[in-house]
Amino acid sequence: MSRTIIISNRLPVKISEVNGVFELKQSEGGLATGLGSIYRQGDNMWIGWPGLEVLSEEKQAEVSEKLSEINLNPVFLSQDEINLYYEGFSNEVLWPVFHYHPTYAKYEQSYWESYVSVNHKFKEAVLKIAEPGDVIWVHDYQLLLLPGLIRAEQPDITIGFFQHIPFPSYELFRLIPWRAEILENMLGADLLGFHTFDDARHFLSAATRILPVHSSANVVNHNDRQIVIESFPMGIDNKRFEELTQREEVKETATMLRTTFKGCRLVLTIDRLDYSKGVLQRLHAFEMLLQKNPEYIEQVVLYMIIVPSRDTVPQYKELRDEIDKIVGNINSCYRTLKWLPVHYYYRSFPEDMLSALYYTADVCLVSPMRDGMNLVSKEYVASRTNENGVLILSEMAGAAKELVDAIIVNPNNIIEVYKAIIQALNMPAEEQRCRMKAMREVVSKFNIRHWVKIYMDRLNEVKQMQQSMQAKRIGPQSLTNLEQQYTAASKRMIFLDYDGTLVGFQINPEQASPDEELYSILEQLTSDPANAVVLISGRKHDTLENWFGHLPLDIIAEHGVWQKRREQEWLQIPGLSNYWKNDVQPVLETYVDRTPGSFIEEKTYSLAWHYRKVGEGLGELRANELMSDLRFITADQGLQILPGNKVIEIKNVEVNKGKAALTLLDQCDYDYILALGDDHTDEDMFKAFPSDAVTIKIGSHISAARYYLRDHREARHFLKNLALKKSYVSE
Ligand code: GDG
Repeated sequence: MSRTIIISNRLPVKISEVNGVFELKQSEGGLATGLGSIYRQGDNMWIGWPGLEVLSEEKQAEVSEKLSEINLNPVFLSQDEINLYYEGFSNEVLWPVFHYHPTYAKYEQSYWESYVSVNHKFKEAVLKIAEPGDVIWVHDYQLLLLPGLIRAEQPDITIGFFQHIPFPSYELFRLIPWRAEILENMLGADLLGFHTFDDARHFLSAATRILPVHSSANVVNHNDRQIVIESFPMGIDNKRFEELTQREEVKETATMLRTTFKGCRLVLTIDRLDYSKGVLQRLHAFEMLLQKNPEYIEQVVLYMIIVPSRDTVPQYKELRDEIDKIVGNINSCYRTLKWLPVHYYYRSFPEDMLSALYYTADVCLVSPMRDGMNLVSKEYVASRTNENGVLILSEMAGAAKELVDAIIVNPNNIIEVYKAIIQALNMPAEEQRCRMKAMREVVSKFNIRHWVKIYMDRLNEVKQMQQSMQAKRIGPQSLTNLEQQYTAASKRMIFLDYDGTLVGFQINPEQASPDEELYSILEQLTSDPANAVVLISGRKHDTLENWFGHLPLDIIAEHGVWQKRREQEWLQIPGLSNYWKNDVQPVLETYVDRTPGSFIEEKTYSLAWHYRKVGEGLGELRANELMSDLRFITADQGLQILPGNKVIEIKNVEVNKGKAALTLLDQCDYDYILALGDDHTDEDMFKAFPSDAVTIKIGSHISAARYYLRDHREARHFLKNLALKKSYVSE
């Protein structure tokens, strides 16, 4: 039985030592609840740091024993590791850069080294229990290297990764000195999940620009593995928040709050102390409200909870001092004998109090400068069982993508936030109900269990997709079968790609001309009357005419733009245009200017940028940049960008080897279809053919083809053998 192993920096448990005895209290946080159904089952496990500072070995054993009873498995950290890996690299490099505060980042080598070694420590803990068929789910930015480290030792294991904080744009991510190592290891996962599509998009752009990898839509091809990048907006346990509001203690606290703030509207904010939360800007907006609209004096209260966090780090301490100062200013300027404008608490509260606040507050103001998701906004919505109340939500929070019925604000625009508070305080009951109802539906449907389910289902699908994309190497047994099928057939069609399939890859495309051996193989194949041989290539038709015009072959050139049936004239697909070249050519030229060794090849209906002569690494980097630049131009012009072997080709979407090959197939009934090809463009052909066609990918086992061979030499050998079988057929 395969098992599921969850790994996060922190275990979902609070441990305290009371009179020398360790007491465990399981976390009720959303993630712990959602994953509870997984890690508590059978042999499944959750691995993480128990949150304790340094313990003696004896005490570690005691804690491990207790944790193992509830399927938790601890990784203990030393004080140095806590300082360098956790406070250091995680919170002073990754956190600020990923939250768009790059100036707060401290790129200390010692932080990085500790980050690497702690990720190794987690890997050891995983490998102690993980086996090849298991499913591993790694969580968050403290463990970005873990997927790659596990993959290196368990190549076939299933690994999911989910990042709870934003993934920044390439321009920010590239600032990190160890960016390539980070991405490389993240790509050890099979499925990379983020809260929003923008995060996923940023990851794809960073990965394809920094590493020599290609992506097609949201799939990255790396080391012969396909990795899917997708957004999975995390939900909450909405039922739990609804039920909390029905508890007696919560009802009593809510009544107490209403009595205390009688005649006042309550604006609630709840955050951890962090510069990404926009606390100062929010205070300024509230101050503006009191200053510009004095009619709200004694009418509205800002109830602000800040949960203490990292306040030994200078930036956090400064932020805390600044909050104290501004709150002090507002309160001293505007307070009256019976009213205090800002009720500020720098501590955390029990969940009953939190629930009562969510239930009572007329407005919940959530205005982070950047937030992966932000669960407070969803918890407020889930707690509004009366379907009233107004949510003001920053567009920079992941939640804004789902809670579109909130009043959405740019948290940097203080006037907009101030106006949003006025709008919220004056929103008619019917409008409140209408918006809240819609948001409650979203929060209810996309709850935490749904999130876990769709993530796990997708991870499973990705693994299956990877397996189905694994073409089989042709071994002695399959070779015999294929040859038998060949000899038994009486009407065969054989599609052969040229570069990379029949000839090796050459630095100069002109040098890859056919040699004697190849001519002899083609002559033998074509001399069998049962065979129709089609040369199908991206090359120009005049080149192919020069090389193969004298043979009894059909030729498809330029991926299908041109076709020539045996002993007939060349024909072009009708209705194609190439006006688009005026837009694309100048872009390619800038890349030729910037990339020594690269060149443009112009074909009738396509343009190709070749980088086979460009230094290793630079070519791939530029190719990725070029593809993202071209996306804007090609999207609305019906063009397709084809990354091939050291070439990026741009052509009309109607031009496609698969379509072109099918037009020939449709003209006759064949009982044996064989196709050999090596690159991306040949995949169209493999996919278009019936499932019993013998499709063979050259050079890679990741393909829609059924089989693969290592290189053009093996391909020639295979064809030579087939050609010999002809005498047997014709007899
Ligand atoms: C990361 C990402 C993403 C707050 N004050 C108290 C209290 N809380 C609870 C809330 C809520 C949680 O803390 C905070 O929610 P966040 O969404 O900010 O989550 P984090 O774990 O801090 O952050 C974030 C999240 O991961 C999930 O992927 O949304 O963007 O930064 O659940 O209720 N709980 C109690 N007392 C408090 O005073 N009991």
